[in-house]
Amino acid sequence: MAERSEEVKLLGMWASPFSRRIEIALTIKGVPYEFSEQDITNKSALLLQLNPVHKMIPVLVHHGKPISESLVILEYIDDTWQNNPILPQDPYEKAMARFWAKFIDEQICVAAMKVVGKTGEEKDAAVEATRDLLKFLEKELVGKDFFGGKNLGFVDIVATLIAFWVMRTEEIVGVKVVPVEIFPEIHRWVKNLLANDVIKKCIPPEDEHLRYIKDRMVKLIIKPA
Ligand SMILES: N[C@@H](CCC(=O)N[C@@H](CS)C(=O)NCC(=O)O)C(=O)O
Repeated sequence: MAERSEEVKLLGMWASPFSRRIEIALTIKGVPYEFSEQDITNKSALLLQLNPVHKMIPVLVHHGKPISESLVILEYIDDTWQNNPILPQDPYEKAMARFWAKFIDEQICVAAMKVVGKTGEEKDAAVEATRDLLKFLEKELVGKDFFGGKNLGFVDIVATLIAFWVMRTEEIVGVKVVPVEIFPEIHRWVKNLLANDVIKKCIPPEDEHLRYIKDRMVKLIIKPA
């Protein structure tokens, strides 16, 4: 279903995994949108007005109505533009997709942030904790091209946070959190993602992204010695 671009606006930030999720979903659906790059260190009056609860990007604005929280936005997009579904149609499969998405955001994302934020033994413990959680996803991928099966779906979109943020920060934090010896299925899945045209178009360019993470995120999270 075609939409006029002025009807769909995304307040986002180029380096944010949460914002990129929304770009991936809109691209899969073929929905044109206007992108409004936000400075999350100096929040705009528009962002504060549209997301007064969390004051975070991404925010999707459709026909003037704002929707916040990336998982909620993804479901809204799937409900609104029903071509190229990203969630499974089967109720059980759909519940499982939501389960893993929640697991990624509430458990893996939180554990992986600790790897960046801690040092010494605490960091080692955070790496182990992250790996223990990732092992569940490793099992989920056995025999599949994507979490969604043959095609990229909801969990894949959510899990790009692991492929392109957690795995890209490995170099910066100086530890392989997701080594190929322990996670061959996850590495195979990342290759499948990288061969996908929508993903290629919607992930941040690696060099610029690594520079961003180094210059900004690490300074924010780890106080330099
Ligand atoms: N749970 C949110 C997380 C979004 C999020 O963490 N956004 C960050 C950018 S990556 C942000 O806006 N941070 C601003 C702040 O924390 O004040 C979602 O899924 O949309």
